[in-house]
Amino acid sequence: MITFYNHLHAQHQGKLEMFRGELVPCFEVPARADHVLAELQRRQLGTVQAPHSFDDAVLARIHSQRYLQFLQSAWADWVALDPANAQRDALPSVWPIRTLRSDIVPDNFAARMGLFSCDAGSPLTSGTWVAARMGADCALSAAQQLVQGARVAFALSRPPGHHAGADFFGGYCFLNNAALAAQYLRDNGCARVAVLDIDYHHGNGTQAIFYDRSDVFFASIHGDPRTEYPFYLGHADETGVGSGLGANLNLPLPRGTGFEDWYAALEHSLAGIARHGVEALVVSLGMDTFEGDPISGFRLQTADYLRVGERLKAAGLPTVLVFEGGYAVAEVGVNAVNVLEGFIRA
Ligand code: SP5
Ligand code: ZN
Repeated sequence: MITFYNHLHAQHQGKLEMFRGELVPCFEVPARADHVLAELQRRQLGTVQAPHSFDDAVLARIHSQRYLQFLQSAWADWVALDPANAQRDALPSVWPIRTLRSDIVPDNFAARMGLFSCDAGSPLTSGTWVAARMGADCALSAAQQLVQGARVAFALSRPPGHHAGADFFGGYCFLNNAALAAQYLRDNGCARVAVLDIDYHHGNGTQAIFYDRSDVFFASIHGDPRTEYPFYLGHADETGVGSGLGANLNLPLPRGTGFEDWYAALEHSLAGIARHGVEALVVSLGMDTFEGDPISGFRLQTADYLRVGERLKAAGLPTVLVFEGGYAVAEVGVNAVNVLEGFIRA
């Protein structure tokens, strides 16, 4: 198995995120990916490589041009407001909610931040663009490995991607790595692909990107959005629209769900994927389903992740695994690599 590792990930290093009226230290930290890399190397599971470089046009298959332009120059625009901004991250504070216009891109930077974001928990930092850009290259490189005949490849990157939409960031995500991988597979010979999202949080960005399409089946197992982030998407009645009707499957579960019930949902989503007749699978591999996760509510244990990997392998599909969330920093490496080991050894 090849792992494509984003060696620029630590360039994205947020300081503070908004939580209950306070700025608190970011949960999404560079050490997360460092732990996964260290554990991969400790167990000697395959090879670790730098990603190939893909053209910006490949990003534009998923993301809007005006969003990509915003993201690329956002840090320079932020520092241009005030040189002292170089020492602080940028967070949005105003949004074009219903009745306000989103069609005009404002000149004001704060207004642009709000236009292209969905929360105040995702600081934009000096290295956000280069880190996210190389993260996309990791996901695309993993998809390319499948096109070239590999059965499995792993994109080890941060920031994560599944909350990012075609034209917004949020939920610690800037470019939707899993969606880019799925689209790359579609553009390179796979007639139908599936994205299976097993991060604790619903993959609202990925769902929205493919909601009206039947060529990319989206299935997600996640904390019930009535109580869990991202709150405004991820309900069971969201089944797709237009030609995408029937190609979206949400399995929200209550806080406190343990492995047995979670695994039944995994079986259910893989059955839906099998019925759809796909040629490849992209897994949004969030490790925040772990019982020790500081911001999540499921109760999976370290050994359970071996079984997750085994079950994913049993789906019998060429598979791209994309690293997403998981904030129990000391355990995230062992847990993620357990999925990989379960997959490889099965
Ligand atoms: C990729 C991913 O997993 N994104 C998750 C984004 C969650 N953002 C909301 C976090 C709310 C933090 N709650 C802090 C609880 C402290 N006890
Ligand atoms: Zn998550």
